[in-house]
Amino acid sequence: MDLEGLRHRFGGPNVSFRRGPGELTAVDVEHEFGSVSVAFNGAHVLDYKTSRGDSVLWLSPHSNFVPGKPIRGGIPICWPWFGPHSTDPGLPAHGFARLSQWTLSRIGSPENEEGIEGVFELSSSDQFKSHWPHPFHLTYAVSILDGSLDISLVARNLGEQPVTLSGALHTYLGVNRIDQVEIRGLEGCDYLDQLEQLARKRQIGVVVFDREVDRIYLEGPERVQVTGTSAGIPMELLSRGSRSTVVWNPWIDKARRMPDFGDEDYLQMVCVETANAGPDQRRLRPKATHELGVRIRPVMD
Ligand code: TA6
Repeated sequence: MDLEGLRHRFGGPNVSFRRGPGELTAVDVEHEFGSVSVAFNGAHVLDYKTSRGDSVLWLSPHSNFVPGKPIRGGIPICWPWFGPHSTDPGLPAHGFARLSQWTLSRIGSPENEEGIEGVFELSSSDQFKSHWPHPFHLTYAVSILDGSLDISLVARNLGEQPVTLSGALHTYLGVNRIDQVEIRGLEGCDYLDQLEQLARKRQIGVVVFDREVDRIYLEGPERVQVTGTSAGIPMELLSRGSRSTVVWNPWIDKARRMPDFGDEDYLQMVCVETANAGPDQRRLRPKATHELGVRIRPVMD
């Protein structure tokens, strides 16, 4: 649907559509509870501001904004696999959901809470058959609620066979300085170190950063807290449908190797990802659904 069609169908005093950033179409939603921008490419949340106008997410100033290419920052949707494809290195890392053009199906009030939400959809089609021959339907709800952003990815298996999924809501949080950030709640959890061939280790104390960190925490809590955020207040992420949390900061050397990442940008971000990663894959029976969700909000207590 073109901009005119989108404006005609969904436009309103709090909802606007634009061509940009780059060649992408995006929707901006304003509400007393906050604001959010979502690109149709990947149903990619680009920006979320609290009701006070504090920006919560980090978006690379060097990102590609081209249909079919991943956006660096915000909240990429990793689906139907997390990381490299298990057998075919030629397939895109983190699956194809973040590379696909999603359809906006509604903007309105959430069912059970005050706020405003946009619902995006993606269905299996010939373009996916070559690397994912399983009929599926994805529904992605981005909700601005009182004091939080809620993200929900519901996958339905439309095929006759069970299917095994992995994935993540790959949230890039903005931080003031990564070497002053703490992630709390993962103390004592085992994790797989992606920098050491998935060696299994145990987290001692809060997670701090003085080097590249790329870890899949296992069986952690539903709630993790992050201090030192660019929002100026500690934030927490409450996960649903996930028993693994991925924590990543590329640090200096990897940042320099990434063209869509400034050399110093590692200082201003940390990824805390609500995931089905590592052993936390999900097997979906025919017609069954799985929800992977996260609620991002300032720490209240
Ligand atoms: O966040 C975990 C991770 O798998 C890291 O290994 C790093 O590759 C990151 O995702 C970003 O992946 P991308 O494909 O977006 O560059």
